[in-house]
Amino acid sequence: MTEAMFQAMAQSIIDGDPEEAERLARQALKEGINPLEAINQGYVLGVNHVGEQFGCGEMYLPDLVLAGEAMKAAVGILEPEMARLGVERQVLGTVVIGTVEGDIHDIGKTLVATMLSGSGFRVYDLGVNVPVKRFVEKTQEVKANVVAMSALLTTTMVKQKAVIDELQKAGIRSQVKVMVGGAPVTRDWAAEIGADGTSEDAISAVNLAKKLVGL
Ligand code: B1M
Repeated sequence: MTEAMFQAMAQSIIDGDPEEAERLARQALKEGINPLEAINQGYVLGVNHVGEQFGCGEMYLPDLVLAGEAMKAAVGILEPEMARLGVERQVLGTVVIGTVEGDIHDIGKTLVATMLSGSGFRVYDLGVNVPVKRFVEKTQEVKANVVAMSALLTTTMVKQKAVIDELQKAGIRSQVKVMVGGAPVTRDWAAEIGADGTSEDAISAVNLAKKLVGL
């Protein structure tokens, strides 16, 4: 019975169906299923499947966007209950993420944030058009391990470097890892501005973040 529920949870992510994902999360709580198990043995399998299919060209961007929304819907129901029950999810690290100043593209950034959160990172999403100093202040406030910056415009990519420079000025550059991403961002750009890494999509962003925190 529980196995069938886990399968249905994974399927709701593959189908990109937030209503179904949320309904199953509520049903799981009603039936006393551990919320952590629901995430790890149900929904995460769906997200992994979508990531793999996306990687080999069998699923497309809209599938990824919908999978992210469905995952967010399920985690939104389960996380408060986990906190209430005192179920501690292993926190892999703390990430401060945002789209850089001057840039309001948020779909990819939000996908990355959702996937990081669903994978066990504590994520502080600063939103879009985030001023350079705001990244630094939040990093200091929450003692983040990773600063993650998204930029979709060639004109705003330079702000990724500005944030790295500001982290340096604040004397905390050596204490945090910096990852950058977004359509125009390349490995060469990441190396040029002194970031610790870049990734092409939300799934590989999770792998990169894990690597950066030493997992
Ligand atoms: Co804009 N836009 N847009 N736009 N827009 C682009 C980026 C553009 C390439 C379109 C084009 O001309 N072909 C172009 C940029 C050209 C350039 O600089 N080289 C462009 C332009 C010019 C503009 C405006 C200037 C247009 C105008 O007003 N004249 C304007 C700028 C506004 C601003 O930001 N100041 C603008 C506005 C908009 C909308 C508001 C209409 C809308 C955004 C809506 C929203 O985000 N809520 C929009 C859209 C939708 C796009 C396109 C079509 C799609 C972007 C998107 O959401 N992709 C885009 C063309 C394109 O990219 N094909 C385009 C889906 C998303 C899932 O992918 O964001 O790449 P992406 O994220 C991926 C990866 O990049 C990676 O993982 C994600 C998931 O796989 N990733 C990371 C992203 N961040 C990461 C961070 C990481 C790691 C991985 O670590 C930190």
